[in-house]
Amino acid sequence: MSEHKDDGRMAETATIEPSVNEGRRRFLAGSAALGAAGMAGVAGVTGTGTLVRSQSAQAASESGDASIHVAPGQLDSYYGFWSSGQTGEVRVFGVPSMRELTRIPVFNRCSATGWGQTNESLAVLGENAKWQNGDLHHIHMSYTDGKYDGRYLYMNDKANTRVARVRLDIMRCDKMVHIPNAHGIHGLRVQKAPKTGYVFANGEMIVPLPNDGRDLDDPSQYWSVFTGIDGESMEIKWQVWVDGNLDNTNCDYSGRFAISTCYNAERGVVLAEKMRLERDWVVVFDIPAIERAVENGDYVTFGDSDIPVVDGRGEDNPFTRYIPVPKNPHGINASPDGNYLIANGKLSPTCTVIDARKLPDLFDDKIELRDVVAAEPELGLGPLHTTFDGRGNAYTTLFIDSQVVKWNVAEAIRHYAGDDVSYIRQKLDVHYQPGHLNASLAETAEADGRWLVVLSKFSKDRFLPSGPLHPENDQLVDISGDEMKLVHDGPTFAEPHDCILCRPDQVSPAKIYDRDDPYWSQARQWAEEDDITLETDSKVVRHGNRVRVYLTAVAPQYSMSEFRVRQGDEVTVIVTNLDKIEDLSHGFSIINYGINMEVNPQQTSSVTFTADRAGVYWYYCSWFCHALHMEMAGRMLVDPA
Ligand code: K7E
Ligand code: CUA
Ligand code: CA
Repeated sequence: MSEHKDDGRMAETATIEPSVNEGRRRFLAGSAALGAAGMAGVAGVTGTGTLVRSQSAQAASESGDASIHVAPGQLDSYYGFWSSGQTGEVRVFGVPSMRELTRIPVFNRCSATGWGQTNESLAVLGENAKWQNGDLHHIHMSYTDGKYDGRYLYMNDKANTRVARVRLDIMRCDKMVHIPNAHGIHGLRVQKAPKTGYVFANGEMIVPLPNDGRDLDDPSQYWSVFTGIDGESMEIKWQVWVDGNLDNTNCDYSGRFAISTCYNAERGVVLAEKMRLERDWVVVFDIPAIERAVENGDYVTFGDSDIPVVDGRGEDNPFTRYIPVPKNPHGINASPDGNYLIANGKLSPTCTVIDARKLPDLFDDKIELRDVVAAEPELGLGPLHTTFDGRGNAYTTLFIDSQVVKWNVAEAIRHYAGDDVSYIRQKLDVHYQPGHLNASLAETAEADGRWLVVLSKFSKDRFLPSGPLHPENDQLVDISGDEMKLVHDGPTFAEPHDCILCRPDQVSPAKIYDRDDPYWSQARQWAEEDDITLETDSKVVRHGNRVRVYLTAVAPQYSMSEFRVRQGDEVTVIVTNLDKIEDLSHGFSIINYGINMEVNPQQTSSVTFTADRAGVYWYYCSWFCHALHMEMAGRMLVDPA
């Protein structure tokens, strides 16, 4: 929305919208509540609509807010890094325009870039290449001293139990690990201080350890584990065997503690069991204690895996503390002042505010488990995730109520202590059923309270119909003033769970590749074996029935307009883009061979396939590069066997 919108029409919309919205919102809240068995139990606890409803603020903002309009040619003031759920990729957005800048394939396959097909991507994927799908929920940037440092992004795969890393200079995935012993990685966060450091990954589902066919019918022997990965080497350093299961995770700003929510303290395997208890817990991990145990050999291993697993089950171990919190908590969020960790109630209308400064005393057994709770504000139905503005306010998504509630942390604490103060600042309708939300820089010590992105799971009637599968709705809210103002609807494809926002100065993407980049070290090795200089030589080198084809590309031509192989050869084509001009990407596609890959400026890309059919096969440049881009082509001649 911008100042260019027709004022008359918008004014009319503004008068009509509130009542229409109200109707749609109630309808969805009803169906969602019905769908979520067990929600009925909490439905009566808190009435909706008892607090400030911001329809007027919403209507005002829907009539146009110039501040989100990023004019053509102008740059956004924030980067947004989006997860994409079952699509398995990372998406990069400009905020506040909500323009999508690029996509980074990770757990998915990508037709445009050749991810999952090029030798370079297969080297990153390794054995993980056997899975062609992923479920990427959580994405977090590396930190130094509690601030984003622009080195890496880390992300989880719930579907195939993986953790991956993206290099932020080239915005490509460079590491991926499968996590043994865990079953479905859900929560993922990275150490905030002094420097990342560990990547923490939650195993969500419970399974036998090792999961090799034993104890299939004995769920009392199903477990989950918490994993610590070295963010630099991406080696799995250790795991912690826990009670219950693990949902979302986070860590404090001191670097000592990690913390995870557990919705299945019951260790149930069917829905009703998982909701049996009124309280589950958050489990706190003492990282140095775990490291000491690993050093001292105080651990076990399971099956084929040699990963040290320390036993963090039960009340009497030095590694964990299980703090009871109300029913089936979901998100866990760290306030930017470093003082609080907030567990979101999901099946309870509350959030539990934990004082992070009291955790050392808890591990020293100087205080009781619930003594670390500083507040438990009642916020509304279905609290899932919380974010912050750096001014002492928290913003929590209410899934069932389809709202974001803004509340003041200090006043929630005073209220918990017995003062008669009201901590709720505002409730804003969002559309609809929000999951994660994230404010600018909110997961760092530099939270600046400018923009809030709300990832709404349902869009219902907000967009032109797109068939039975609707888009998600990533909404943008202006939180710079006293009142939240909804300023933008952003339809997205399946299914962003989470996002982070950082300043452009916190990342420095390369404009073109560095010829020394390790990304194509394999091709460099082949070139050395074949006495080839990638930048200057064009040649077909044969090793028995294995053939390497070295090509260079300069718009609008490949260095060879044809190359010849024999039917049955295993062919590796290595293409080096010699163009040094920013934005001048080439591609390499072979018709009817299912081959396509990107070759960005100064990059080398390679692909290996079997030339199983004789004939003439044109290869061509698939990325528009030049007025004569259509002519940028050549022939692969395959001699019959
Ligand atoms: Cu969707 Cu973070 Cu997997 Cu909550 S999680 S919504
Ligand atoms: Cu090179 Cu198109
Ligand atoms: Ca439970």
